[in-house]
Amino acid sequence: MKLPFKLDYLLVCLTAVVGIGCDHRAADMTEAKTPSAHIVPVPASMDVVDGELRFSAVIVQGGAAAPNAVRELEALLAGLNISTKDAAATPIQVQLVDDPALGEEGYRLVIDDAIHLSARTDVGLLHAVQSLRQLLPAQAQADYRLPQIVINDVPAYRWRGISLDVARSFLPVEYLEKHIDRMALFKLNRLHLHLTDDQGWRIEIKRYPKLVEIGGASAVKDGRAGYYTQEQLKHLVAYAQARGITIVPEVDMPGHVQAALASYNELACDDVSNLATYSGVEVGFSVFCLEKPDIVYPFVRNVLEEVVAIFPSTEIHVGGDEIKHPLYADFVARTTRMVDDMGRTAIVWEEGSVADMKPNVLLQLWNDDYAIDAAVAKGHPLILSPCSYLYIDHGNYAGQPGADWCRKEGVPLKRLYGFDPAPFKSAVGIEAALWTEFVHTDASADDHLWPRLAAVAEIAWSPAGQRSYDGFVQRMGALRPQLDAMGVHYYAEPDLGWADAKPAH
Ligand code: TNX
Repeated sequence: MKLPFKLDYLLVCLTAVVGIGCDHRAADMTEAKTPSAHIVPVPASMDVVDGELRFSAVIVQGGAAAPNAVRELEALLAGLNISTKDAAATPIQVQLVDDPALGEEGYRLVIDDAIHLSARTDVGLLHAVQSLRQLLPAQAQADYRLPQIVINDVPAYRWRGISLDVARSFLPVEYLEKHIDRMALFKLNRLHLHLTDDQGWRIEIKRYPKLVEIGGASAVKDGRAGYYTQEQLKHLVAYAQARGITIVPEVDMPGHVQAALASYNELACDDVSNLATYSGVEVGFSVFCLEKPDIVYPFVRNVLEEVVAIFPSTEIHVGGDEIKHPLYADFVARTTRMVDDMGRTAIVWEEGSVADMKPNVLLQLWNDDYAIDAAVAKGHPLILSPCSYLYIDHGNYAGQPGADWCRKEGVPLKRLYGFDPAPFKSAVGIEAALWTEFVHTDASADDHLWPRLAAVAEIAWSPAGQRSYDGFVQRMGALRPQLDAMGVHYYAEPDLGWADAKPAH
């Protein structure tokens, strides 16, 4: 039952006769009167009606054709101890609707005297559930109040990603599961795993067991070694898929391959059989022996065949960064064609644009000023990862220990939020990157990822007209308890007002 404002106010004043002044309590009450709507990324359209919905129990109706959204919704309700058993309780209606305006991922969330979630797809409904999660408190309460609201929301970009470098330093499966849940809270939908590099090979390839026996046992200095079995990766793929997230694998070639050369020496030109693994932080020194195509290409094909059998992602990343070699362009052309023959679409880092490739091959831009126009004119779509905005191995603040080669002042939250993808007309979206030469623990990964990934999500999802750093600061600031509830060891960002208070962990 909703109390009229005056009565609320009167009750507060009456109950506060002793001690605390009425003003202070009344201000609190006014604050609580209209529960606020803090959503990140900010929805494309949101009308907050003057009113609220109070409830302590709900009944979920519909949703048979949206099993993932219903599972996520039920987990949300269970986590908040909200009963779903009482048929007389507030309805939560979950509905698939055929509204083309919602696209593949859009949704509608209406709160009046019930809660209505609708979308064209299970994924759209998953996003609706995440918005509802953000509107609710992060901790269980006796009863709940939500603002009456009408949200119509669709993403600006289809690609809203984060790349994790698990090759320099390994991240365990349990961490990746948690990370996927956190991505889902902010409607991020692409998890790019940089699975191989000089310092480590992290994906089991059954035809080449030494890749993980040798390459999986190495890591960057002070980093973690390890590898994922194919079973573990399939599990992660399914876990992510059930949360609306696609895992995009990267096998980086033909450079950044010391771990592979150390495992299978014949892939190198050196006529030796004792190539060592590498734990330094230099780049650009290793390469497959492109002068031995009869050895290199069967290897590449066999590896990619196992990769595509694990990962259903339409896009498969084949690397191609930081290597100068006369046969480089030919390698990229052949490898992207191989991916195409396997029924998938290749992604290569920007340098790959020198190769003669089908125009649907995606280029991932990482140097802010890389001359990409000619490749765009050929039709290649872009994934935007300009390092001075989106390389979050760089510091949250100037002087934070770690990478600073791209921007010595680091990539503070405000800087990142200021990235404008609009000039890149052929962009499918944006992707931040966490390289791990200097990020060796789960806590350090959290510190680099959060809250900056929430800003990535907003740039990628929300229309430019709705975005402002002040608005983001206010909304994200208020969502801190959600990160606490998930156990995130985030950076206590001063801009969000988080620096003074002690995090809950
Ligand atoms: C550049 S970005 C790299 C990585 C490093 C990173 C460190 C790219 C395609 N290559 O190999 O880890 O800088 O910030």
